[in-house]
Amino acid sequence: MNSSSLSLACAAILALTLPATAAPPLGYLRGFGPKSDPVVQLTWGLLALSTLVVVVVTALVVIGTLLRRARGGGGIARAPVERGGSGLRWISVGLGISCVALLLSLVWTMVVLAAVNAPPRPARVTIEITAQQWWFKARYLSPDPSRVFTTADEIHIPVGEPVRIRLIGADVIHSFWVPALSGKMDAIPGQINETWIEADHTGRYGGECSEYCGVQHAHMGLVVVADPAAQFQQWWDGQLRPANSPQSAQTVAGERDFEFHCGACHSARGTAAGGTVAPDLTHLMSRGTLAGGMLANNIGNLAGWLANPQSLKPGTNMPNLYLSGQEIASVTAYLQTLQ
Ligand code: HEC
Ligand SMILES: [Cu+2]
Repeated sequence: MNSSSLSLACAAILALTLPATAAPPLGYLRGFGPKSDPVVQLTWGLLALSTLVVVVVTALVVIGTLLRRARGGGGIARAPVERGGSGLRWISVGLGISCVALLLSLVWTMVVLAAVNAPPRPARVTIEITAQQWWFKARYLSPDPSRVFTTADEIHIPVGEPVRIRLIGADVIHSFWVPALSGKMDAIPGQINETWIEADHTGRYGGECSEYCGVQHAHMGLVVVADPAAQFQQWWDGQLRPANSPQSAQTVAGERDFEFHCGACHSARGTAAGGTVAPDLTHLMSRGTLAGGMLANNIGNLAGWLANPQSLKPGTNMPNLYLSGQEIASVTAYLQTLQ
């Protein structure tokens, strides 16, 4: 390998590892909470251990080859493997070292699994997350039914507090993964899996479905927003409000079109649109992204999505509704009022 191809290879390796070490959204080599910290340490530990194994084995192979050449051996000769022979001794030593390394990683993994199994203190917030093709429904639970509400894809949590997640799989097996906050947990149809997350810094943390679940698996993302406690309460109170009433003639028409064309799948609380099989849009404008984190939530993407969701996210469960230009304009204007 000459020097230019070597530097090219180094650059390629660097480019591949950079996203993993980057800060959020999707870095998994830096933890931002008590649940991710031990997992990230384990990740680095195992990475170092495996690297060491590769380096040692490679060095032994190279040294062995060079020694044989230096002795003028040439070709491949067989090392005698017999009791008391040096070949057997090498095998025992190698096996011993591998066992120690494997046992060490096994014990460390078990210790980490036990440590992150339950939150350090009982969680006061529980979110029921339903993973489906290809978005996440989030229902905030409360003993007081008037404080329960549903949203999608962007979940807020209070910073510095464990949050319990009840995971449901609606169609096929998905996996809930917010790498900066916690390891993965599968969402399996027919059973409820529980996990928890906690962020010790405010901010936005990216998550992804990490179990292949169909054609748009790669566009099944979510965002976890960690807010200071007071701001989190304020956000929750805001989400409980019904949808704003439209004021202008265009948005009044938009609301009517919305109820007619979209209400079987989507909800806007306080209107006749009460569908539950698609993201709740009551406070659509409080979210930064659309369609499983795929598109920025802005007027252009909204109008484009309404014009033809299948061209933006082929295979998505939102059909092309063949709206007229006027309907797209009025519904988009109406959606913009859903603050
Ligand atoms: C047959 C059911 C269905 C109908 C009818 C439907 N949608 Fe959807 N819609 C969906 C599904 C499912 C998604 C989630 C798609 C995804 O992310 O893969 C979605 C996503 C959306 C999103 C993105 C929301 C978010 O938070 O990511 C918007 C906005 C939206 N639809 C608006 C509309 C409007 C406006 C109409 C009526 C003109 C409509 N939809 C009609 C099923 C439907
Ligand atoms: Cu999925």
